[in-house]
Amino acid sequence: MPTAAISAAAPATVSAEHLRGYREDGYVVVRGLVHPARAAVMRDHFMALRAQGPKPGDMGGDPRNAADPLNRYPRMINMHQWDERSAGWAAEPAVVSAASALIGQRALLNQTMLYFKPPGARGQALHQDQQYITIDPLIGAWCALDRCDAANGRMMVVPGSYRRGVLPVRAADHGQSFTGGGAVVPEDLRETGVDMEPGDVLFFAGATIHGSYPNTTTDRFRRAYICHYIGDQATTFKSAPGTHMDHLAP
Ligand SMILES: O=C(O)CCC(=O)C(=O)O
Repeated sequence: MPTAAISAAAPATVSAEHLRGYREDGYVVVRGLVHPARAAVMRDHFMALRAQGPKPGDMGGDPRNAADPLNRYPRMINMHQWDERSAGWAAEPAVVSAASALIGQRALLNQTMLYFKPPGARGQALHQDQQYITIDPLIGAWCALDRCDAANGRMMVVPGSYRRGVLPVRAADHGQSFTGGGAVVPEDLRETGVDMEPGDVLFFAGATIHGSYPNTTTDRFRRAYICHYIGDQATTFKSAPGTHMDHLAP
């Protein structure tokens, strides 16, 4: 059963308090790690890319529902493979060094994603990234490009869930989630919302349960630039039956 490796050493971009929080809860927010002006540049850049039309790997719209806001604003993935600025931001020293310190290994980029989450968009059911990516250690670095709160579908996390290993998957409610699967959340654990400002970065372990609810506002996006990193000594693992999203019935 994989568990995230967590370092005890304190580097420049994360404090001993951040390390303690990550070790305890499996997630931590580093406030202002990316300058808010940079976050605004990133937001405008990705809006311009989105306006260019479809990109490889776009995901999230519902072709049967013309009113689905994600038809116009699907999630982008692996932009670093075709967009130089995305690649540069994924290599941002402050973020990479924080990720490295938190996992206790040199962080190597695994994937990039951009969630636009426009007004009225569905969220993503609570899940563990290791229910998709069977590599350990794995860490998400979720950089807010807008103010995120309960109304526009901030990130939700389940403190301590990473200690339970990779959990069983279940079908998700498609009315609430643009993805089809979620994690079975242990009954004794509770989810909590994370309010963030542009430039704040939420780091979470590969087995930390996280996700988000719909954006219920009529006028506020909730955009985020997300990098997933693996350790330079990471290993792949075989999912136990029923714990990978591919194990769900189609
Ligand atoms: O932004 C969200 O709502 C979900 C993001 C997520 O699941 C992830 O970054 O792994």
